[in-house]
Amino acid sequence: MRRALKLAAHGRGWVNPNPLVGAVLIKDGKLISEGFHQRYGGPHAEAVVLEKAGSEARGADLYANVEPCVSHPGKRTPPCADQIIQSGVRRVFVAMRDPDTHVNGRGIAQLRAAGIDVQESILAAEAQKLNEISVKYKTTGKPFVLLKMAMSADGKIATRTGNSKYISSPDSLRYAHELRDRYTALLVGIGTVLADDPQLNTRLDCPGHDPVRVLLDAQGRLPLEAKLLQSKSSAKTILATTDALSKAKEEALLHRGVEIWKLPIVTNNIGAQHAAPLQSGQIDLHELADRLGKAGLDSLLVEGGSTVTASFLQTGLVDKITFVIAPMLIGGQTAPSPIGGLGIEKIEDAFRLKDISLRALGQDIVYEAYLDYTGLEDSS
Ligand code: AOF
Ligand code: ZN
Repeated sequence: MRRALKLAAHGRGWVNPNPLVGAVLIKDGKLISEGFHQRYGGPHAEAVVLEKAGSEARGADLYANVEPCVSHPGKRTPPCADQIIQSGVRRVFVAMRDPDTHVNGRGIAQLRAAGIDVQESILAAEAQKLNEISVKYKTTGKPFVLLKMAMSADGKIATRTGNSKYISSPDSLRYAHELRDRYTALLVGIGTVLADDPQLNTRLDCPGHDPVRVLLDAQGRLPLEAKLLQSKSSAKTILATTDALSKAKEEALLHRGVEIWKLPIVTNNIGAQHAAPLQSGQIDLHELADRLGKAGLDSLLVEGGSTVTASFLQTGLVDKITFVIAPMLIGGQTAPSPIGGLGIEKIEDAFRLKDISLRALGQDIVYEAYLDYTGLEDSS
């Protein structure tokens, strides 16, 4: 199963919104075949290994990190459960059920009904983590949101003049681009575009995929000369804005291929009880998240700036954070930190983090954690 999980991870960035799935076929203690789901719309992991094995599959044991699929509306490839039954596979080991509500247990039930011995929940925690994006998206319809920031050891994301190039090391920059490769959408606020003029595409040594670029720009301030509008990218750009966008700017942006989403603004104070209320006049991020989900975007990487990250936190939309901490000190009362906004008043109201992990990346430290919303009631 460990091997299946490892193989599955090779599909990162290519299979969304499908889960990452790897499979291994074993007979008499020998490896018959192995494979993984390589791209969305392509053959499933189980289909790959059964095809490679041919008649050798009869009597073999199949390991797959996600339960085999069954037929359901909108499916693009033949259901794996049927193929497994036909192949004569003897036993099936799965790490987790398919989070897709169309399947969720039906694959296992179908195999068992056909007399196949199925064992589940093998390396379940690792499997859930590997497919955290798919689990969130398939169960809620909203994208999995990762907040990524690079900061100095004293918690600053830029100097007091706004200079931020580059706080993190080349190793960490590569990590940032790997994240862009894995996530289907990347979001920044207009402040970041005006300050840094980023390209917002994926730049890796091996070919990666560009995330859909989402720009949060309530007032429609995006300059037509912005690099992100000129840079070559296979992915589209979405301007998340409001009726404040001028007609002339809208036409010019449409002409450049930008998709314009006019979203409602927050008119009353929404936000979890424990958080400072969201300010009126900001784009309704719940609406944005719903719309991204409906557009099939299963994951959103939020890269800042600090006003945007504060808004995302306050709306309770953030699932995970990853902070890259660089060995430098910046200082300054007015130099920004990762989360801006008003902030909370009392420590007891702080957002809680769980499942924390820490690792070294060159000279930097990567601090990763999940938001813990247990025990918090939404007051909206
Ligand atoms: C599997 N093995 O390798 C993957 C599965 O549209 P399709 O044909 O790709 O089918 C989508 C369904 O298959 C959906 O339920 C998704 O969660 C699951 N993905 N299932 O047996 C695989 N990628
Ligand atoms: Zn399948």
